[in-house]
Amino acid sequence: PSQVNCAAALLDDAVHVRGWGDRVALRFEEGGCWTYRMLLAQANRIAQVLREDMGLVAGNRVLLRGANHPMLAAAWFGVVKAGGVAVTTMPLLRAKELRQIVQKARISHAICEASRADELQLAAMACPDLQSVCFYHDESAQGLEALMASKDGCFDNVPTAADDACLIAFTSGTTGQPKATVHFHRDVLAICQCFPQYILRADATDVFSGSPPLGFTFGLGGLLLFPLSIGASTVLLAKGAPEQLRTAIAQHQISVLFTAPTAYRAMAAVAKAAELRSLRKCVSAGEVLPVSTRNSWRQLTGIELIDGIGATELLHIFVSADEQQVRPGATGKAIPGYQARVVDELGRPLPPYQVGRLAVKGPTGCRYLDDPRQADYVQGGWNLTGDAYYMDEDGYLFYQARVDDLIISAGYNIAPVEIEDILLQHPAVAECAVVGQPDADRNMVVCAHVVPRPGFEPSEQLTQDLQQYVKQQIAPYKYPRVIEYHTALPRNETGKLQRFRLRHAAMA
Ligand code: 3SK
Repeated sequence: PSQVNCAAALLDDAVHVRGWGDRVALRFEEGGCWTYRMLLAQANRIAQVLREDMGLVAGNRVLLRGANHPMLAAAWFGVVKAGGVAVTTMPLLRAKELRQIVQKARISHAICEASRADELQLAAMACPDLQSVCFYHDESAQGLEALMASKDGCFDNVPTAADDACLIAFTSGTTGQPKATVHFHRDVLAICQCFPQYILRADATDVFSGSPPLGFTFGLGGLLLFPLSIGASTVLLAKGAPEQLRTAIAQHQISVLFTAPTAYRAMAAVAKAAELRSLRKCVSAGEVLPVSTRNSWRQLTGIELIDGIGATELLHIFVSADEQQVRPGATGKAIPGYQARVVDELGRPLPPYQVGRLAVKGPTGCRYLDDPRQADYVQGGWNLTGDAYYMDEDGYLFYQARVDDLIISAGYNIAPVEIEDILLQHPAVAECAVVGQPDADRNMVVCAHVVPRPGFEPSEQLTQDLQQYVKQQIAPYKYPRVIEYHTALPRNETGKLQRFRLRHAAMA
């Protein structure tokens, strides 16, 4: 429809049209829950506070800041019901980063978890347009809960067009330069019709959980919008580290899990099959899934991981494959609703098996806010991702590298992921990242950054063993001529590896 408010279509309809009012929508990590009816009433109260106490008018942009929690979820729906634009942020951001977001997105209102007030208040000092901030988990009379307590929980949703903005999401960026992406009401509803319906196929009996923050659209979709669009329930965890995930899975009998390969790998190394028995669908995205991680997860749980690639620019996952369609090493195919192709530097489609840039078209697409990079990202209706892939003759897409990460050494094109996959199979390697390091003779050489497993110390012998291990399995010109050891790899706040930091370190 041309007129739709996505929060109303998801939440009001769940209660008043689909009859799910008494089902559990959100489970609290510490116990207790909200039914769909309770969540709707809470979201309505927040919408009332925004309109009646905070002076929000339709189109205002509202920064949301907090760890994953039912109050943050209710605030997201409250903002959108009130006709505002939710600007979801990563909970660990500091004042400097928040200031950039507030200024870039011209934010006028904010709802923030009280324990995270300091950095926002620091940022606000340089942001005169930020006129009204309200804190939750705050005991005071001005706190959000106190204001909500005086509202009746009945709210007439602000009418919005399908093409009105309802969400601004900042790309966390693997290059260190975040961009603001704008999404419409219809985009939110579109992603609920694609990946969850055709690939995930969870049902109303499922309990969702996982690690990505709601400030990352992977988390917003997977942990909030998707479960609520099918009448399921979700457990929002404040901390999504592998240890917390393991505990939550057993405690809440989680059946659908959204997290990144690093967490699957970490859990596979230590968890017992019995504690993960409730799982039935596991989605991996956010970074490339090594074949070895897929295999160890299957060995431990019997579950085939559902891999996927998405982008903040396109809101959610657009290439994936369900458990029956998995092809080893491939991320998947364009999911129903989307088209994908691999193109050369002039945007021309490439034949099968040639490496180029992944281009995608579908019901969602990139709209940067005031950013000249829009013209580079969208060309002829195709979204040009920053990922280098090849496609086989059946349309399966095989990740090679970020376009900027391909290593060209002595005239060979080398995909870091291929070497990482092999190194990860070595018993001494817990984490690794492969980047190109400038070299006078070969233009670049392959450099592996390795985090050893406990019990293995960096040594010349270990370096030689690892080099030999790679040479035995793939063309010797790909072996890492340089190996550096670390205690941890640099990652951004969504857990994505920041290869540019490793590359810069190599150049310094
Ligand atoms: O693959 C990703 O990084 C991603 C980004 C945004 C939304 C969803 C996903 C999986």
